[in-house]
Amino acid sequence: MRAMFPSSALVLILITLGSVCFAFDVTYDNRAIKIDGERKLIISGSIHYPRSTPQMWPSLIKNAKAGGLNAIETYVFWNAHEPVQRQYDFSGRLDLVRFIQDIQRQNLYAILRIGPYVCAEWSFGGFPVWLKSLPGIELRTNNDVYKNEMRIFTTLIVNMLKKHRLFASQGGPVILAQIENEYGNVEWAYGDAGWKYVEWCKDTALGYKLDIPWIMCQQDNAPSPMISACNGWYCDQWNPKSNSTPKIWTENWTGWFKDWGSADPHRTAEDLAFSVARFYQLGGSLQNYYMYHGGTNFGESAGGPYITTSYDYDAPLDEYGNLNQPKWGHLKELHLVLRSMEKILLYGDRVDNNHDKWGTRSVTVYSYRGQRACFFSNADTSQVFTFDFEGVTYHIPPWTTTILEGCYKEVYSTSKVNAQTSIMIKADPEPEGEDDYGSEEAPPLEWQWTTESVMNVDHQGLLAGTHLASNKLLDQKIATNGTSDHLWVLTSFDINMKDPVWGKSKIVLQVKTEGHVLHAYVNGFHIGTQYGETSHFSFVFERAIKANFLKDGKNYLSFLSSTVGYPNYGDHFDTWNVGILGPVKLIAKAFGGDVKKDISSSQWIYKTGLQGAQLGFQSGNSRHARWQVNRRPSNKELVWYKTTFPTPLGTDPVVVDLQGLGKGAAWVNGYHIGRYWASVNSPEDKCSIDCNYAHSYHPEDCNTNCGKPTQRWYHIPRDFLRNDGENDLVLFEELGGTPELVKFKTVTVGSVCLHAYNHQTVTLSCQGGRRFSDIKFASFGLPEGGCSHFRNTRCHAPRTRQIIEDACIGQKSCTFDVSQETFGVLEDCKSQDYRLAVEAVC
Ligand SMILES: *[C@@H]1O[C@H](CO)[C@@H](O)[C@H](O)[C@H]1NC(C)=O
Ligand SMILES: CC(=O)N[C@H]1CO[C@H](CO)[C@@H](O)[C@@H]1O
Repeated sequence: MRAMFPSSALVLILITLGSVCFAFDVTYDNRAIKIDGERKLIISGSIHYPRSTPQMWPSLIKNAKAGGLNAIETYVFWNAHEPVQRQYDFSGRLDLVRFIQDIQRQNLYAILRIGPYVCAEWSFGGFPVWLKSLPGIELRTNNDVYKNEMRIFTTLIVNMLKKHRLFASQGGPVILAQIENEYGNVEWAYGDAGWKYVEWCKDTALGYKLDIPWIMCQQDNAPSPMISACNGWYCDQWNPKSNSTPKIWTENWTGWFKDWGSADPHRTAEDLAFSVARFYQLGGSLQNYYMYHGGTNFGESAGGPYITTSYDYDAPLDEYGNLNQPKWGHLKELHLVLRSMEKILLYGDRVDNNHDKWGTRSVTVYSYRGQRACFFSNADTSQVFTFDFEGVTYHIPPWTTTILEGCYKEVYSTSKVNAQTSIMIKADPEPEGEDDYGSEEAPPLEWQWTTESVMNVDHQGLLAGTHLASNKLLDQKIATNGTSDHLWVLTSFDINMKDPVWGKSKIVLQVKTEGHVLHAYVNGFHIGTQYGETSHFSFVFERAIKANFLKDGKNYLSFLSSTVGYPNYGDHFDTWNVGILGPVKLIAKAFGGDVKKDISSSQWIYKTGLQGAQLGFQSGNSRHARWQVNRRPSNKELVWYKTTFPTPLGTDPVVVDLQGLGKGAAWVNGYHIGRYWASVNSPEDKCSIDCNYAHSYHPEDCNTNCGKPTQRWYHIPRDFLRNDGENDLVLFEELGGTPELVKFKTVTVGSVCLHAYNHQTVTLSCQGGRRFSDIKFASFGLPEGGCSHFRNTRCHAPRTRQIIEDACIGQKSCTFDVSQETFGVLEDCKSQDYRLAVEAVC
């Protein structure tokens, strides 16, 4: 326990800044983070500013606050801010200061995880790829070249925030900062140098004299005064090694991310609430939802490799910023209960009474100055926990924590979800200037197209731009510096067609690549395309070259090698190679054995990026593009497509359906909305219809969307759209597909279901100005079944439906008490555990 911020210094700062704003004094003890000397219960959620847009930030933060959070956490994304060494970008989605100020405006705390290694499923874990080109560099270890770059960047961030007085010691919202990230998981792989690096991180951080505590998550041996923190699905059993630091949970995974080729993971509201309630039961004082809003991996920011553009994460706010119900609402109730008990939990005495050796079934009593709070918890996966407490018999269902005010009044149960379930739909948008066109189809889109030119070593476009020559094959990171997914790898070879081996036999091109996608051309003719998978990026490409593609003498060999995100996790992940590293061979399949010609050490020419991108095709109005209307190709690789569309009315989020296309990249009005890969499906058999939450979560537990495109819908934030006039959508199609099925939709609540317990006050809500139009089901009593298959039992209040209709039809939202007073007295009931079930259409 130590004060990080002597009060004399506080006074000094206030005087020197001459500022009217109040500085907060942030310290900690073994129980909690303390603000102005008071222990604080902190419930935080991760929102990564570049995964949404400045227009979205205020409403994301507002919905987080309404969801009961009192802090927002973000990483800082080095490679987004410094894409080229010493050229910085803090504009638009990268305006970190504005994001933190938005948090401040809504009176929330901020937690700043600078890293600058961040993992985060972000390309290269946030490291600029150009770091790899600095001579002598080794990342994440005690290496001077690396430490120098890291220090320059972290110093820049710290100074920028200081300048805007965003640290708590200056009156700002930032109460905690983090350096490095999850290094404890990999430190062993860096030996002695790893430990020296951790010490250096500490010294660097403390050198900034921010007068706020620093954390190092997943770093059990974090050197004092750095606070170690836990990351995981559950952190209730985790305790800090140091007895002077509080129990902090920096990453509580609310769901999981998705790879191209996998199904949609879900983590239930019940399980997530259970993990959080147990964490606070067992002495936790700060926890952060990773993610509270996952958002979108715009541009080429997704990592992996092979992580999708959607980073929805099944978070409480969905990819587009909508409430993900019932998760958002169920957690909100928990947060309000926990925060109402803040003093008792953080200042009280805690007594745990375990009913078995492992504490699977446990009763925790907190008491403080005559006030009490209890947690009854059952981590058994199948048995009900039945016990007597102060003369009352309790039955706690499996995988449930129940919280009792004053230890007698149940105020929350993690397995009783009272919040509405929202069934989201993709609705037809109403275009500007037209009246409601009802069920009529939107007019078909008009498409234009042009092709990407296939480079060769003598191509004019190549010679006009910058390129790189090498007589050995290069790692793609080194050749591109991470500035584009696409790299042309070019050479030429001579063949003497008069030589019987080369003239008469079947000639095969064989290429070993470390991934991720390879397109091969000989003399401009397409020979084939191949890609790797999440678990094995590298592959050997082998295709026959048709005899008439070859010429006597000089032949051009062109590869377009594409990356689908750089790796972001693992010890030394930065040293994994990518791209064509060879060997590259021509093999003549002749009688009497194969004759091989290894051309790996020819003269190679490297050209980063697409020709079309260099000419500005993605902005839609490039004068250099020869857009054509007729004879639109379908299923041809390397084609650019372009169309225009009106801005949908209203406020609901906008998405584009890219069904029918293969793989590529999409831009709206020049904004890169991300990679798409609509032709890759999720596995047929990884989904489960009934999702049982009563066990330790695993990302494969509750999958949906099997056998369908991994990602069919792509988010177009409204700040990318024009207020008046048409918008451009440009696609670069890499594999081949057709744009015929492309459609624009808005995402909104289609219908809602409710299954609430007696004595609750509940609200049903539509979204985006829509109103309730129909009540499909309503029963107060003992209804059975679930959403879309509710049914009455004999225990049913007959007027329920009428009452709900009167309250809700024509309304955007409606609120009522679930009780006999509202719906009428019940007869014919075996139990008094009354519930209200409703299914309503927006
Ligand atoms: C990549 O960036 C580094 C650092 O700025 C620079 O030294 C190197 O020349 C760049 N490489 C290429 C291929 O542009
Ligand atoms: C240990 C580990 O894999 N940590 C990662 C867990 O997941 C989050 C995001 O999904 C990453 O940011 C962590 O680094």
